[in-house]
Amino acid sequence: MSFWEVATVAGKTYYITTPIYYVNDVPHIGHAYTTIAADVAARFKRLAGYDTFFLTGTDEHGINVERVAQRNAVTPQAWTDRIAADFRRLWETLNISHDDFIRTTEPRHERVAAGLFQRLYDQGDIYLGKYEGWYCASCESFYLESELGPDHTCPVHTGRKTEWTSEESYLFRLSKYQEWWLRYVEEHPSAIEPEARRNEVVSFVRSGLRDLSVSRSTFTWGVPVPFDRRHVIYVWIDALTNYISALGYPDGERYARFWPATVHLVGKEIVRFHAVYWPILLHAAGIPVPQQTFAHGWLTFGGQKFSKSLGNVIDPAALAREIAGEAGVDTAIAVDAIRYFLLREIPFGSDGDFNKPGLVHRFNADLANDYGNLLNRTLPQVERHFDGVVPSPDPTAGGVGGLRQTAAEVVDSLDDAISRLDFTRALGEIWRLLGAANKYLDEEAPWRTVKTDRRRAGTALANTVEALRVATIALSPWLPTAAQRVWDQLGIPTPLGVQRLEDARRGPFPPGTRVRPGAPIFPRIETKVATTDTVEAKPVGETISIEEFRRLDIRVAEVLEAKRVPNTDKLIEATIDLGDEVRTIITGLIPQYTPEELVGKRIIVLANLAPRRVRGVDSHGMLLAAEWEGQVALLTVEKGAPKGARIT
Ligand code: ME8
Repeated sequence: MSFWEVATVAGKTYYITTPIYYVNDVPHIGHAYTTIAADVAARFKRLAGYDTFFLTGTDEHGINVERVAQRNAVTPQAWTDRIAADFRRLWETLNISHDDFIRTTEPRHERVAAGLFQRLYDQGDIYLGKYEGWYCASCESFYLESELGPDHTCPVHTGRKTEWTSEESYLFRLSKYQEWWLRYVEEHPSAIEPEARRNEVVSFVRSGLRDLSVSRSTFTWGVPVPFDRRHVIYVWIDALTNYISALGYPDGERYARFWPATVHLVGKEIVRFHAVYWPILLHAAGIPVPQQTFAHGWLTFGGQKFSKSLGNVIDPAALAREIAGEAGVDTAIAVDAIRYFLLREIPFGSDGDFNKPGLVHRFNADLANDYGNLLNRTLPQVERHFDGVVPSPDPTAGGVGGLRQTAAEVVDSLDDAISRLDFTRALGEIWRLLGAANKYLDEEAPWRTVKTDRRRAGTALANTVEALRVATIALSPWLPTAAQRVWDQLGIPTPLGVQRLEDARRGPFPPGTRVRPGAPIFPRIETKVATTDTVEAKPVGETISIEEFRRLDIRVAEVLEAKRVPNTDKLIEATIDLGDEVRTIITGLIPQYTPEELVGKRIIVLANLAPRRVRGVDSHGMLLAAEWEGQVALLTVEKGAPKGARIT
């Protein structure tokens, strides 16, 4: 029996969650950061043989959602359906392997949220009172005067004014559980990680817990309080309950199997809700508390928070398309590179800056060079000198001891690193193996020794492909697509999907395997060399900043169909393919081009031009062309750049 068949031994369970994201905005790279981290941990734990459950979802109630739906003249439900679908789509693009996606407007959730509320009320922990305080609608949270920024602004949403709110409200006896909580955390310090966050919440609780307002009566978009329909349950209480409602609390099979959660992964701004309020609510209701809340740091862009007004909110899917275009790879490989970069570059738990040059550097140095190139300089040798069949290693041929030892150490270190969510350490370890394998190959130089000592050359190649096999299994949680492609090139018949970490420990590489070398999986991204050393930039007329330029989404597209717009002289209606989307644009190219001439052409399109209605047809984007002295020439692109490639 192989290891993975006994993978679900009792006690080896792993339940990881992300925050459920608000639907008042579209998903961005901050949401992707948490979800990718959780995905890598979940994929890794499955690989390591844990019975794993990975939950994400959307937080769909509250005043903010009600307001944004109103602004868009749709019902809150229609709005939430739309944004929840955007999240699901993004998770599909980013290769997220969640086991469930919970929405707080689902009956299976509302039932549990109302049930918990009723129970706390019945036992006297919730009572009717009045709540007054400074409320931030974006956080859906009250703050103390001492916590606010200048002018009563929110401590999280810089510059956003809080509102003085005074209303009848149900209150939860948080204060009653203060001492229990402090003792619990003292006895279970790993309940909150990293340490800096633990210290923060401990000092917050020590400063004294006030009873928590747990209902609102000034709007209706929420789960009704079961015993008082004038109120809805406070959105945070509603939302936190998702972690058990998704498991079918109280009598679901999944609940029995996976609760309490191993880790709630969250951003640092919501650690208080997860690490203080949630365990207290659970404890009060007699439900076991989660093992850990891990709060990671904040991603910034160019040192600034993402914000719509700064125009720097990054859409991860657009970023993946952009990188795919630059590298000449498909989007799934670009997604792997983003997954890798985010978890390699920024020590998990600390704040970090997202920057494109850093990503390109990691792509070239780590993925293209250390990993991809090791494959590309090994398999062709097997092909050339050994008819494509991996030879049997000869244990007496020197050199390999160190490499095997490193592989074993690396594999053994990974589970602990991932249990601590130390992705940087885990990747550092895997790179230690790749570094050792590259060095081993350089030293053994089988391309030279093959002429004098064929056995030694064959052994060197067999040991290098073995290191690649081990590294590929270990890397599969970060690079699900690329690892599969490397696996295909290695030619191992057992699918990668059924490999377990335990299999990575067992060498050697199966001798007799026929390798299938192919195109580089991570071709280097050639960046344009800056010309500022030699050419003095002379501004012509008004200049725009690089940020303004970046707001232009200019992309390569292919014309699928084109026809003349009836009763017009110049207009062509073209159906274009932007790689991930087909659109219609209207363009005035007659008589310089006929519709037939356009079909099949790779053109350049300004994709984020606001849609316009032209002759009753919606034109969505603008085709770019050069114009001079009555002539028109379409812009096009070299090197067969794919549809969707971004112009930067
Ligand atoms: O807070 N850097 O939802 P939310 C890193 N619905 N992570 C970021 C980030 C950034 N710049 N921006 C967002 C909510 N995140 C509640 C949660 S849970 C019961 C309810 C990530 O849509 C990070 O995980 O505001 C953060 O905690 C979360 O998105 C906030 O998402």
